[in-house]
Amino acid sequence: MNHLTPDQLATYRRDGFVLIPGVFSHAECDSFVQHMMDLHAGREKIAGFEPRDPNNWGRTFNQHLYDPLAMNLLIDPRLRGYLEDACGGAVDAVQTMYFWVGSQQGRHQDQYYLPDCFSAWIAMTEVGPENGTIYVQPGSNRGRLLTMEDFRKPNGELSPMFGDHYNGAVDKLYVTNGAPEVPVIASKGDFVLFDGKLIHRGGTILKPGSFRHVMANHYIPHASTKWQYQEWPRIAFDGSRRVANHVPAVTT
Ligand SMILES: O=C(O)CCC(=O)C(=O)O
Repeated sequence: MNHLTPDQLATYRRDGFVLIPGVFSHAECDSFVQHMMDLHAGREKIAGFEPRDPNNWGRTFNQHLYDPLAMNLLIDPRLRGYLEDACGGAVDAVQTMYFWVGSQQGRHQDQYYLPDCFSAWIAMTEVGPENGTIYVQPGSNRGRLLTMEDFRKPNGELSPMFGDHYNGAVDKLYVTNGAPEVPVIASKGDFVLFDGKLIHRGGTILKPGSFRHVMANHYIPHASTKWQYQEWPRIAFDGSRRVANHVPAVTT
């Protein structure tokens, strides 16, 4: 099994992210990108994905639940040891998002949406500022986490999960933290292991029209009891599934 070196683990804990080079081959990445372009254009069809308008490059969400190739990437055995080292135990895979192009998403912390999560952000092409990489604030993983509770209204209701109220609050936290953000520069086949508390955003696409193929996989510790999405499966690296916090695993 692959493992983080002591230096990689120390970097991950200090900065909240670490780049692991060359885990996937160029041929594997090219083949996955082709698959995604073919799905997008309707040359390849799978139940669960509708071919898109040529201008619609919005991310996929939970593609692993309908696409076996995305599932393979989510629980690829080469990722397992790195993820287990990062969280100190067994891991459940919970979410995938595929980006054909940079998301240009506002600042956020993934654990706001998926408590206890951390991620493997896999570069399927060369990724940098030109094609809209992500910008991260090193060390923000050791600072405050904004949660849904921070946005509870005076009448007790929770605010909507998404919106400017949230991204604006993370912008303020970013300023309070006081450290500069840095762009993530990755080569085809690298992946970035990052902490779900790390403040990050999708950068402006400096070369409009450029592609930036990335699969973002999200995980939570197997031992986490914070998973509140009742019908959304937690998937172990052997492919077994369970829902919510029920133990033992239910295989489907
Ligand atoms: O790749 C991106 O542009 C955004 C990724 C992201 O924010 C995430 O995976 O949480």
